[in-house]
Amino acid sequence: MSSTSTSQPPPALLHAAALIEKELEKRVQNIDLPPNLKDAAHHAVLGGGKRVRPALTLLCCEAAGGEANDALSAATAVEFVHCFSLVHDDLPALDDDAIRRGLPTLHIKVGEAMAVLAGDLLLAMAFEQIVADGSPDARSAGLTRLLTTATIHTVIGQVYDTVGGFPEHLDAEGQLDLMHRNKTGSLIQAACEMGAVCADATESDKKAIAAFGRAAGLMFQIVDDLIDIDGCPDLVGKAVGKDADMGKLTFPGVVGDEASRQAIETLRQVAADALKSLNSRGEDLKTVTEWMAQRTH
Ligand code: GRG
Repeated sequence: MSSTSTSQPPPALLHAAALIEKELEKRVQNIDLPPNLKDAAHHAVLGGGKRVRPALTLLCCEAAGGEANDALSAATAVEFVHCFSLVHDDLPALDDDAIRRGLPTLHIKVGEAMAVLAGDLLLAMAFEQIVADGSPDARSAGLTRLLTTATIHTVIGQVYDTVGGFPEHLDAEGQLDLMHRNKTGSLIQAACEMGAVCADATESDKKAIAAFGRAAGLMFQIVDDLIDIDGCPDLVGKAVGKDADMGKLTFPGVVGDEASRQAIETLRQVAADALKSLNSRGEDLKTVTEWMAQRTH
């Protein structure tokens, strides 16, 4: 990957992201909050972002036979959880980052206390979104279960990343796989599975989409590890090179750049294979996966 190469997201992703953007704006605009908290939520949610996870929710819903609108609320909930995780991840006690999405991180802009509280708010807004959208109870329960489990796994992954505590029998590669699948993979997989739930997908489509999301989720983080090595900070919208500086466990750090690229290619193929049973319904997801595998920011 070269820091000068660019990779434009495919139209299907851009279209889904535009739908999400509007919905996020509406949600943040319409919630009744003190102005300072609303400004903080606005900065955390609406300050850029590729919207990959919620776009996957919409595209997986469509791939399973539903319509994007059926999954808009669930997708928004996924992005709220993601934005919350970024706000807390950037805090001094965790990754201590000053720039995110090309803007000051929330605690730099509004102070640590407000950043912690705005993060808490976004997590509650995510679940409120699912319960309040008027879906049948069984669907809401399924979505809540998926998003709760993914949130727990994200926290577990972040604990491994920040504090440690890996099972003793794991070597470095095992630790890496466990950490990445939890920290990043779990929310991406859940985003995909939630799309299938919103489409009332068949069991076979649900299984295919879960397998797709599992491979795409791990792949996303390995690509992220490589971007941290040779990404361009202006494009990435945050500092790069921090993983190595902080002695973080990363794919390139443990297995090297070449093996990391090979792992990305293997996972891209696993994801593509998982989509085969969806036939032409999986085409947009396949294109998005190809972009995810070679993105530079
Ligand atoms: C309760 C969900 C939750 C989290 C608390 C702080 C924390 C525990 C977890 C941090 C998880 C984290 C930030 C993982 C990194 C994942 C990642 C690759 C983020 C960047 O995602 P992009 O590239 O970012 O999709 P944009 O800005 O485009 O949305």
